[in-house]
Amino acid sequence: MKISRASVIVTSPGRNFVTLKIETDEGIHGIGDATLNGRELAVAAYLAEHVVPMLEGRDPADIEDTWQLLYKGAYWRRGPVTMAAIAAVDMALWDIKGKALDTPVYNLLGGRSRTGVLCYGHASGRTIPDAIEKVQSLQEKGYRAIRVQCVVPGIDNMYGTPRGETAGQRPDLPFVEDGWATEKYLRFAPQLFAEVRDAIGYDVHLLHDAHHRLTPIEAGWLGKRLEDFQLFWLEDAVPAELQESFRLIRQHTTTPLAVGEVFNSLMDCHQLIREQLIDYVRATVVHAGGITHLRKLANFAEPYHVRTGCHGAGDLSPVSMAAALHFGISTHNAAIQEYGHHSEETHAVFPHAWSFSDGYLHPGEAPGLGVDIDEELASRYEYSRSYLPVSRKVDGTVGSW
Ligand code: GCO
Ligand code: MG
Repeated sequence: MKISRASVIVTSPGRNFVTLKIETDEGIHGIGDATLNGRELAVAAYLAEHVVPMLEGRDPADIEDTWQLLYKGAYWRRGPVTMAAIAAVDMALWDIKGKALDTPVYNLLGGRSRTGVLCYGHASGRTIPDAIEKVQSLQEKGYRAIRVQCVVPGIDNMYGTPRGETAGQRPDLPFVEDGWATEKYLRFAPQLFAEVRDAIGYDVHLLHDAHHRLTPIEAGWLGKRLEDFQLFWLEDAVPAELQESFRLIRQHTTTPLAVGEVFNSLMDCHQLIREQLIDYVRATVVHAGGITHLRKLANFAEPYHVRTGCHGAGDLSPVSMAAALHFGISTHNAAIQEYGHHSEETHAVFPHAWSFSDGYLHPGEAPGLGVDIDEELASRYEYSRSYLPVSRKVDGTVGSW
C-alpha cells in the first residue's frame, strides 16, 4: 500500500478545526486532527507546505519510521505547531492501519485495559448555587467526575466561567480581555468546594483548573485548603515551563496535581514524572505527537505512579477524541479523559463511533479510529480567525490566561 494523496481540511462548524486526510492507492483513507486553538493556520501551512510533499509514495504501515522522519528529519524539534502536525499524520496512519487490518486501533495497542474510559465534564457557575446546580445536572446525565469552576466575586470575566455576550470585549481588539486577582480567587476557591461538597457529598469526583495563574507557594496554600474536599486533581496550578516549580507545591499539599495540556513531548515532563512531582499528566494526542508519542510518554510514566488525564476541551476535534479513547481504553495508566462540548454541527461534520454512557466514554468497535470527516458538509463552514482570551491583572499587567 502507498500513500497516494494527503490534504488539509480547515472547517469551522462553530469553531475552527484543522484535519489531515491521508489517502492510499488501495482506496483506504485515514484522518488526523491538527487543531491548535487560536493558531490553526500555522499548523495547516506546516502540513500543506512541508509535510504533505514528504508523505506521498510512502508505505502508510511504517508509522514509527514516519514519526521519526518527521521529528528528526525536520531538525527543528518539538513545539506545538510541529508536534500537532506530526500528531495528525500519526493519527491518520493508525486509522489506516486499523482499517487495513479490519480492527479498531485499540486492538493494535494491546487490546482493552478497562471496560470504559472514565471522563469528566465541566460545571461552570456564575455563582456558587449556579455551580452546584450545574454539577447536579451533570450527575443526572451520568457523570462520575466533574470539573467545577465559578466566577469569583469581583472578577467579572475569567477562565472557565460563563460569559455575557460582550464580556470583556474591547472594540479595538480582536480578542477578549479577562481580569484576574489572585488574592480574591484564593479566598473564594476553598469556599466554593466546601459548599459544593456540602450540597452533593463525596460520591462524585471533583476537579478544578487554576489555569496557570498561581505561584508555587500560592498553589501550596490553595492545595492545602482544598485537601478536605478530596479533589481528584488541582490542574495547572502553575505553568510547568519550570518543572521543578512543582517540588515546592508538593512539599505543602497532598491534593493531587495535574499539569500538561500544553506539553508537546515527554521532554516537557520527564523531571515532573521522574521526581513524582505530579499525579496526572495532561499531554494529549493532538498536541503531543499523536498516539505513537503519547503511548511512549505514558509507558515512561507508569513505573513512577503518574497516570494520564488527557486534555479534551471542545477545541480538540472529535478526531482527537477518537484517538484519545483508543489510547485510553488500552493504556493501563490512563486514568481519566476530559470530555469537552462539541456543537451538533461539529458532530455532523465528524461522524464517529465513540460514545458516552454512564460516566464513561467508549471508542466503539469500528475499524481504525472510527471517525470520519464529511468533506462536503465541512466545506460549508468557512474558517474564521479567532483568538483565545488574554488575561490582565488589576494593575494592567498581562497574566497567564
Ligand atoms: C481545559 C483547558 C482548556 C484550554 C483550551 C485552550 O482544561 O480544558 O484549560 O479550556 O484553555 O483548550 O485551547
Ligand atoms: Mg486546563
